[in-house]
Amino acid sequence: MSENTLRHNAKRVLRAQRIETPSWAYGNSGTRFKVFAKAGVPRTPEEKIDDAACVHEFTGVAPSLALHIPWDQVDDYPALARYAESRGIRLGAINPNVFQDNEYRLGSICHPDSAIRAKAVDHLLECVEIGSQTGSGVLSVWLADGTNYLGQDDIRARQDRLAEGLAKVYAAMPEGMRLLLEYKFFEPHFYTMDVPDWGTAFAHCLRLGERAQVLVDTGHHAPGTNIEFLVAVLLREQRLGGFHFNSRNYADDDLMVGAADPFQLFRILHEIHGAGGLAPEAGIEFMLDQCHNLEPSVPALIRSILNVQEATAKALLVDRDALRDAQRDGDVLGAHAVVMDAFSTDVRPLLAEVRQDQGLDPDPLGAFYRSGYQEHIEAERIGGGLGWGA
Ligand code: LRH
Ligand code: MN
Ligand code: MN
Repeated sequence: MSENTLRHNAKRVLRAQRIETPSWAYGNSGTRFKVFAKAGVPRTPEEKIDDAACVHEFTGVAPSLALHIPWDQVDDYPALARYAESRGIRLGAINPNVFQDNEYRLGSICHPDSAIRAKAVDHLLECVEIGSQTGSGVLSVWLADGTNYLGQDDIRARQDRLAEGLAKVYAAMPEGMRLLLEYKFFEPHFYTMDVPDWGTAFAHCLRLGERAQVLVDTGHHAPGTNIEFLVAVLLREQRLGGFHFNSRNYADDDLMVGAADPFQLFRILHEIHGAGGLAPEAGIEFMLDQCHNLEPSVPALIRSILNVQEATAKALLVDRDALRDAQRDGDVLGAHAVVMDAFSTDVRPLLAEVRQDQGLDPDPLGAFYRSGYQEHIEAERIGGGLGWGA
């Protein structure tokens, strides 16, 4: 394929790509040792929307904001959706929270006590309702359920409770809503997690139905896991619902996507592109799930989006005709070189062109710094709170 054709197609796909930012990334966050408060963080869901609108204004590809309930609880969700619309964005995935109440010490929908399970299911159903009111097509379910010790609970009984709880939620979802089931191999529990991996999530999604898909949080795997492989398998099964992008060096670090290992991000996007997953109609949700412990959130989220765009652009520049030929001919090194050539390309000029074509500043971070937005929120907002808190 000619370089011009590749570049032309890449630009078309990059113009259509959408990346969702998470409301909790805009607030303060930290570790269990210390939260260093930042200046200018949002005090309300509306101010998180303002920040997300700012990220969208400079990148042009981040027109939605994921909510976490009750961290973003309001009395009037349709009004919040209208507010988002007035700022040029919309409300995205609804993330229920069944991990912060005292009752959830032994789990939520897998809890041994049916009364606690019912409470957790009620909250999930409330989130389905919120999603209907906000026009969100995605319910992102992450369960902190698990056990710490051998014998603490029955693994299979917990799987049964999980299936039963999820089925109730799935049955309540309107036609246009999908349930994305997120997995995590450890934390907060250290012996078993009830949804520890993509295989368990996939098995539950298969039972639930077509609108249940797996959510891959890139920070939720054991070191050395080949994420692009499981992405490829889930894509093939049409059960890859989307991503929570972030970077990890050690555990669930929640650092900026593409910061620790841009090559891994490229490898993942190469598989997505190969399966046609970059087409908007494929419905793969590209969401960020990050915490900015040291750095200011708005420019960090802009940078994260640029990192996803750069990895995407490189994946789009892989000459797939040449790759297919080399693979067919058993040309191992040739095939590898085709992919590595794309990875080694500096795609920043291409992305600058894409932005200019859309009437955006070719340098979103520079434009953000020049805009004075950070100074404005630091002067205006006194007493902003935790991103991970109601
Ligand atoms: C869990 C998780 C999940 C939560 C978010 C705040 O570690 O990735 O997606 O909703 O963090
Ligand atoms: Mn996540
Ligand atoms: Mn996480």
